[in-house]
Amino acid sequence: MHPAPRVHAWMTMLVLAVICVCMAPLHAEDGYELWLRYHLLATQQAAIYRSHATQLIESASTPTQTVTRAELLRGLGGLLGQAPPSSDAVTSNGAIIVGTPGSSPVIAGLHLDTKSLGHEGYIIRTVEVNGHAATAIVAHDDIGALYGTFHFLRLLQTEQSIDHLDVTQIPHVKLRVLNHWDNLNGQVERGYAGASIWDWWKLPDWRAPRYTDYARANASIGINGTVLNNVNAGAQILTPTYLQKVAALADVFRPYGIRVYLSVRFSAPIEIGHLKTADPLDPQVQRWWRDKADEIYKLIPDFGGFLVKANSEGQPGPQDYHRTHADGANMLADALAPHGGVVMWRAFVYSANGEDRAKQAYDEFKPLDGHFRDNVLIQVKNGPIDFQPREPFSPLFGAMPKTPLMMEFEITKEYLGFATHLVYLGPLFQEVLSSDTMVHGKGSTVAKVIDGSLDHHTLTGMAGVANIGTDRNWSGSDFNQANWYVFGRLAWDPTLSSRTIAEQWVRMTFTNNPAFVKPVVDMMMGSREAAVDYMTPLGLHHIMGPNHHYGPAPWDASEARADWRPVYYNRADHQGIGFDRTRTGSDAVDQYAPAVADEFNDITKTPETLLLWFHHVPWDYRMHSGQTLWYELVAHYTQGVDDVKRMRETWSHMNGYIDPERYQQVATFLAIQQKEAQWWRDACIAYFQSQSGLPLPPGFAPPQHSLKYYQSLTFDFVPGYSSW
Ligand code: GCW
Repeated sequence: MHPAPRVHAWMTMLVLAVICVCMAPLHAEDGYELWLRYHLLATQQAAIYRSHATQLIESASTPTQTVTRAELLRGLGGLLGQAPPSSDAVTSNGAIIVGTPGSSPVIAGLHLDTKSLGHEGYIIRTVEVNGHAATAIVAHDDIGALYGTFHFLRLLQTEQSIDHLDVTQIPHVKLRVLNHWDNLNGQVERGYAGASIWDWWKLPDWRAPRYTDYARANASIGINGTVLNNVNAGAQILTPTYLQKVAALADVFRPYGIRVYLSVRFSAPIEIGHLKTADPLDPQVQRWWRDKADEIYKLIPDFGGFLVKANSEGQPGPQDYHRTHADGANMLADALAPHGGVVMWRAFVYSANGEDRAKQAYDEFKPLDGHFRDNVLIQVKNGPIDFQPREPFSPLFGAMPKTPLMMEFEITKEYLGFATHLVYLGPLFQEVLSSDTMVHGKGSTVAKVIDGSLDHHTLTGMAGVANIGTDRNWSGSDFNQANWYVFGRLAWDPTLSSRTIAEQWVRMTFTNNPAFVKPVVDMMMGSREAAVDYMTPLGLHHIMGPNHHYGPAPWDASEARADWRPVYYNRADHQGIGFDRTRTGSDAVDQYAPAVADEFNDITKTPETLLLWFHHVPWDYRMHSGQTLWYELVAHYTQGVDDVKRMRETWSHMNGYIDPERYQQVATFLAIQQKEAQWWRDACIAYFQSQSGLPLPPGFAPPQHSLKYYQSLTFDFVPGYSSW
């Protein structure tokens, strides 16, 4: 048989394949690159920057220096179309000099005060060397130079002038940590971006390139720690097999200044140590933890420490042995102390003891102030209940002056629309951080508790529950990346403006075109208030569907425990709505400093945004607007839906400014958000109307369906939820 026809067909296929490859967009945007896109800048801008990037003077001998150099080459190469050549000496205008006085004689010759920068700080300054203008990115330690490099690249990405730079940055907070609620089976609790990115099965041998990109992204925003596993922890993570895997991840992250931490199960000495007890005062238990710490540090010399959820939602803890949280935390702290590790002990505790849930963490922890070891931080959720769309700040902030308190924010949107709703959390984080505890008079902000300045702590921290998974775009949607981003930036400096951060993120993630940047930043800034309005306006909270937390269920009373039922929180009845936490109610208000307590106790002084958090209010109560509470409630719900409609409208004008892939997904997700906002509004209005018995105020559309319909909806497979 003659082979010619076959060869011919094969050739044709090859040619077709080549044509297909050539015609496909070189770079389909899928969000994987996050805010580190480094795409070629506009011609004029790139030309200006190229004159500031004529030579690169750095050293690449340590692992951190090597990744710093790689990032610079990648960033400059992408943004400017060419990376500058490396050289040893400044011989022309436009050199970029990166490093530490110890690593570079050129930098040593600049005589900058790097000691005061500490371990992680940096300076970016326009300097003159040998009569030539140069940009120096200088730090005391390598990691500072890496942070400075990311900052410098950000200036280019956001098209800022780099002619006369004089930047000094030192992080305000020491431990800037992501908390992954990742289970070892790959499922992520409250995760809406696919499975866990940790491929435990293939570790420690296969170190997926994604781990390096994860480390790059985190380092670019100053995150320096990661807790790899869920706070609802299994004991297996502490077995030798898993510790090898953890060590492999620690190796990947180390050059980027990121330490690993683990969530530990308090009863691990029983489950994997085969002891009879996990009593923290038992010498054998103490020994077990000490040995375990020694074993970990042999594998991971810079291991960060333990995160613990104890005696909370069914987790074991010291109270199982009639010991206190301090006994438990201190026992672990003693095991870690010789190695420099810390314990991050969570204050998220409550039980069905009949006490207002909002009061319980304070009641439990405040008396323990002063009883914790120096290497213990208490990790406190931002609000007294649980990451609701809006809560007042937790009364623990400011109430434990002798103990370092860490902030815990939830980046993943468990209560704010999962993956699809566009809700930028910057304003939420900022609202909490700028809240005034008043404990030492005016200006005693939560930010000052967290950065240690209020009570003179040097061990400080901020944790964010990660929204990262195996989705190509990491976070389940493009806009959710902004929540990871803003968390890192605020952990570095809690006084930054969430608007500025949003703007930088938009420029890096999408485009610098002002016709896009301005409306999109405005849309982001309003998005959290919109969600509060269509979900839980005026201080309502915890009225979502039970367990899975998807959608509205203010009527729900099905949970076994009263404090898990939405009706417990909204208390809507014929007279009114809201939780009375005043002095004549649960008296949660008196957990705040007197000036704040007096404000929250007085219905006329409580901000209306928190009205129903602190007060049970009659439906006909007159609001600041002169309208009744019932009217305002319906108006807020309606406003929330209208805001989402406007967001869609705004986005529809953005078509063409960015790639079609991301444009289209955002547009579709906004449509989902509108549908679900309408559902929230209608279901809540239908239920509250069934309680108030009042007609809908004129001008407002009635719910699209009956209350019965909303109550009949069930959801079997909801992401992020498995029975725990
Ligand atoms: O918000 C609740 C979540 C749980 C979570 C818990 C916690 C990890 O619904 O899924 O468990 O908080 O923070 O411990």
